[in-house]
Amino acid sequence: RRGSAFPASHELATGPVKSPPVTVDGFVQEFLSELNYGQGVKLSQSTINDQYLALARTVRSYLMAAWLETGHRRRKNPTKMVAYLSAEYLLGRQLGNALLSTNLISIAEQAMHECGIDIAELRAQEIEPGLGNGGLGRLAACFVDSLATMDVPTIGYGIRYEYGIFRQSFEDGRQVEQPDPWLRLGSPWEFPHPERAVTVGFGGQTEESADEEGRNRCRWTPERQVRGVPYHYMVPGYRNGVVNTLRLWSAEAHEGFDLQVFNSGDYARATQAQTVAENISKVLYPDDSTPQGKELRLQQQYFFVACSLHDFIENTLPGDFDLQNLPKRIIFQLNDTHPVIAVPELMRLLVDEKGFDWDEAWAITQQCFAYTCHTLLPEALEVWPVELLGRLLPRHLEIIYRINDDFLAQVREAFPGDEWRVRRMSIIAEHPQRSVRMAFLATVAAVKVNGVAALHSQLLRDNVLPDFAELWPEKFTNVTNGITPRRFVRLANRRLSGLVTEALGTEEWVTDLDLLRGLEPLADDAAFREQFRQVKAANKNRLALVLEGRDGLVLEQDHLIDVMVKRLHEYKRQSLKLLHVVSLYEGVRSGRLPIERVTPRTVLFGAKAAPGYHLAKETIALINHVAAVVNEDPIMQGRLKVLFPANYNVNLAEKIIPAADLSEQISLAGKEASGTGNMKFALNGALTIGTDDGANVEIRQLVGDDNFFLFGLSEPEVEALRKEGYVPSSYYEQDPVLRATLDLIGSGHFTNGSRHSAAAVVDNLLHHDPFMALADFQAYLAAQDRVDEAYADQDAWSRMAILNVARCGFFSSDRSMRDYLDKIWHA
Ligand code: H2P
Repeated sequence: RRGSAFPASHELATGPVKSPPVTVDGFVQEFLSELNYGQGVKLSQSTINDQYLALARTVRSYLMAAWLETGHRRRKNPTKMVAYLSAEYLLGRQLGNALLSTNLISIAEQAMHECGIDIAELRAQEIEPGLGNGGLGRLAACFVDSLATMDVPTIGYGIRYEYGIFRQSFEDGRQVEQPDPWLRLGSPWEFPHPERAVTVGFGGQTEESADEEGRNRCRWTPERQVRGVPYHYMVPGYRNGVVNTLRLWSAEAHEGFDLQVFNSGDYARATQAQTVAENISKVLYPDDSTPQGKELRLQQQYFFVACSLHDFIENTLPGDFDLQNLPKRIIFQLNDTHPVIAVPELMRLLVDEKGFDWDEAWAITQQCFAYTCHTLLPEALEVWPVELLGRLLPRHLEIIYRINDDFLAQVREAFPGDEWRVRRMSIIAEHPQRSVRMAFLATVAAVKVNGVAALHSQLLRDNVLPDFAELWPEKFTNVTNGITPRRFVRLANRRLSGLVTEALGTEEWVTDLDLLRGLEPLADDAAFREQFRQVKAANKNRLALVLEGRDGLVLEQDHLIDVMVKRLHEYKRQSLKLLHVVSLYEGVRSGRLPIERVTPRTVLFGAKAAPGYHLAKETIALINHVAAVVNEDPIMQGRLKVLFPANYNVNLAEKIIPAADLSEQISLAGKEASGTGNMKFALNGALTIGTDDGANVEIRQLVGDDNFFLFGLSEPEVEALRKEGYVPSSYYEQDPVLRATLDLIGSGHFTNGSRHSAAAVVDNLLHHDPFMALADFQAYLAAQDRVDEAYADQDAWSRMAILNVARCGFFSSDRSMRDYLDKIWHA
């Protein structure tokens, strides 16, 4: 029963309203009540996990009224909503953010203290939901945070992977992957709704038959079905009484298990269907930059978008809704190509199930989607073999064919006689095997297509989708990425936040990041610079404690902290960073570089490599081997350290970024779509050494050339060099420093005398080097010399760092959301 059948007087519980302000005593009572009656333990018997769960539930209850209220308000006054469709959400820990958004941090701290509990220990108990690989998934998490803070009606849709991104450890320096059972101790942040499960079909056949009006209709009879159970997560806005919903789908067997077979003793066969179904949401694919071509991945994609579309149309819209008006009520934002199968799914729903004519349905569909591209690497653009797609989703393949036919007719009309163009633009590729180009399908269907930084959007138009940009120039737009200042400044860097608030006389900057501009004059204030340095020093100290406890690593707190944290990928060029490290070490060993000229520096790496990405894993091993030798060699007199804590994740990022002096953003120009780590570092007062790539370009424009260490080839130079014929070994031959550096690695010096162990990385650089690390080596070293010089003058350095903070307010994800709203969603 739903709706008005219940007495209005009993709509909400009376009694103390569950919203701050609340007293410490009140909070203690709530907490104890959760512990006693929720967990069923007394304080003295409780484990840390009991306490963590009770605290989480206590905080959560303060968000509940706002959640109910937000939902109620949205239903009463329906407007156009944003549905963010993303296969990944890299959320990070929830407790801290919930405390922040409810303004309960200090109350909770005092309350725990009164109970004799160290709240830090409880926070540490939380396992973060690592439901993403890197930037793409973290971006989705930042976006939903901003949308809640800006009170935009939003639903985030995704997959509740039972296992998130793998846990990384090192054995002999080599990456070992372990599953990530993040749900093992229970997740207090999720609300399962099995009663709202959705059925999703796979396989089977299609057939045509006439409907009552004699029109031909297609019927899809799937071969098997899976249940999608939604789990709801709160997405709290920052102290604004808004809580949006993130709805993640978990796959279950449609019909439990086969009792007859079970009773006959064949347990494996009895539960087979269940296993197959549950596998769909079992584990996140640990790579977002190379298409998997795996059937299970396509199943995941279809599973979550089919559940989401069904959920929106059948459960979120009112029962009598006229789907003709769908575009007035929803925009589905496609986060990369992973959810693009939603396009034919919506067509199927409208045509096959709701009885729309094809053209009507297509007119609706074309207004309901927008597509964000996150890459420039051609190999990362998803394609699905026709054979596979047709087997798994036969009806969808038919629909894609028809969309393509209509589209190509349009191309022929616009460019008569240009069959070569028609072939280039076809959604169906013929070589090397017949397959569906998901980025093309998305582009054809979308109202808008956007890249994620100015340069990326331009290259997307010019190089990746030029034919489409020519046909539909107005479809293409840019929205530069952003990051949430709540998590990545206010929460992660409490000290800097305090200083900024004190300096600006307001905390409004947390939701209006442009206010940071007000810090600019303080860059010239010696006392402020001193305070700024104290913040950095304290953050280094905190990081030292974390690394010591977590990894047994010692951080030299008086060093320049030089950080490169991101997924391990050739184009991001961790190997170039490694060459820099080895060049310093080799320089000192060979006498070329006097030790006193080496700025005391710790190079901190954090990176996971996709398990099947051989070269990336070899690079990790080599970094670890270099670290082991360099860190121990007395010749360096402790002036150069390389640290590589395993299992880099959101939580560690929150500790590392505020402690960094130097941010490494050194991808080959034209390869990194945007980067978002670059923004986090700049906003936490690190200076960037970087190429003219992705959002680095915009960071540099904003902070000014004097406050940014630019180096390397520009994108047009990269293209020119490639055309000319790039020969990496010529750099090796001409540059004695590069030669000595590569020779030292190649000699086996870092790998116990084994040349073989270093060969994969060295040979690749010398003979292939597709991302031109050798071409940029010299310029990179020169830029690092400029870094050393600048760092020697601490006052000047602090001035630059403060200006970075002051001028990077643009990179708030609130601004990104405003851009999406203005340029794309009009919600
Ligand atoms: C990707 C791009 C980044 C971009 C991010 C978000 C796929 O992230 O490569 O350049 O900033 O999406 O748009 P990542 O490499 O971190 O996995």
